[in-house]
Amino acid sequence: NAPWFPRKKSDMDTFAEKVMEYGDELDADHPGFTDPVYRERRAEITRIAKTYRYGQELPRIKYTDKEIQTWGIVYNKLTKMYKTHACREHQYVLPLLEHNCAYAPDNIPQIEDVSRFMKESTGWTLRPVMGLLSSRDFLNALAFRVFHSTQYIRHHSQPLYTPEPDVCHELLGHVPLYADPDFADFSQEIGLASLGASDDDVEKLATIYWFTVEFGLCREGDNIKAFGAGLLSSFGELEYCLSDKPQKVPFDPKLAATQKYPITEYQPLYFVANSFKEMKEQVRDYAATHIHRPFAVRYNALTESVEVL
Ligand code: H2B
Ligand code: FE
Repeated sequence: NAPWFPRKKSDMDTFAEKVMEYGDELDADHPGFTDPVYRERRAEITRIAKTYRYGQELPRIKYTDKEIQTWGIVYNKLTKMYKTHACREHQYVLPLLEHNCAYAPDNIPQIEDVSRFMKESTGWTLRPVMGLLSSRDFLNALAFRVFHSTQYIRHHSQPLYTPEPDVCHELLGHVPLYADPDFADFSQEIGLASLGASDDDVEKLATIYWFTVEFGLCREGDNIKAFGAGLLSSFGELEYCLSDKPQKVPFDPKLAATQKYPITEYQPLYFVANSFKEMKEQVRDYAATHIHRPFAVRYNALTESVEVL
């Protein structure tokens, strides 16, 4: 029997309270662990995500001056580097986000505004989330062109470091790529492949996700650029990934699916895609030949639901 999976967007309401880590507690090595004010603020923002339900307007957060200051430090540092290190799609979209969604060094954009922009660009939308979801839940959402986004920000004591996704990672790393049609389709392919897949196959898809959406590099003529959100939201690793220190190999989903990787250090190995279009076809072929399910799925964009065939 295949594992349960969502058939329509509102089915994802069941994920709201199923977070793995950092849902309401921080680890002892988190920079905000001993700061009661930060912890209370986190609790406030995660409560909002916990009670959000499909169809509601995405909650707006009134960010404090301290939070905006942290965002500003990250924003200024990263946007400077994007000019030389980010892929062309990311560079194309960022000014549009500045213009349409109030991306600025002195403003943390609201996910409601960002989600509306994404919806108009490629049909993707955001959903607030308390913290890390399981790989299965997180990937299943991608099938519906839904990306789960945190709304809290990292602790101000270490503006260039976070051990978990935060609003800087989501809005600067992930969001710009979802305005690109080929990347949008690619990401949904991973999601569709994950619906009702075995735990083993979900693990493989999560690893492909890791080496593309989080830590992917791509070829641009004679150059290599970064498109992974983990890179585009990390000042240090963005510099490192394009240096000659790490190993770089052509993207191949079959190899990426089982490649081991560290999660607390810079990656020793990156996969380099030729284009988002090719990457999408590669993942579609991989899913067709390597993910075994006794049924097929198809996304119906008109009803925003998944049909099981
Ligand atoms: N949950 C959330 N909230 N954000 C993520 O970026 C995320 C996740 N990534 N769960 C997933 C896991 C990723 O590491 C893969 C698919 O396992
Ligand atoms: Fe991420």
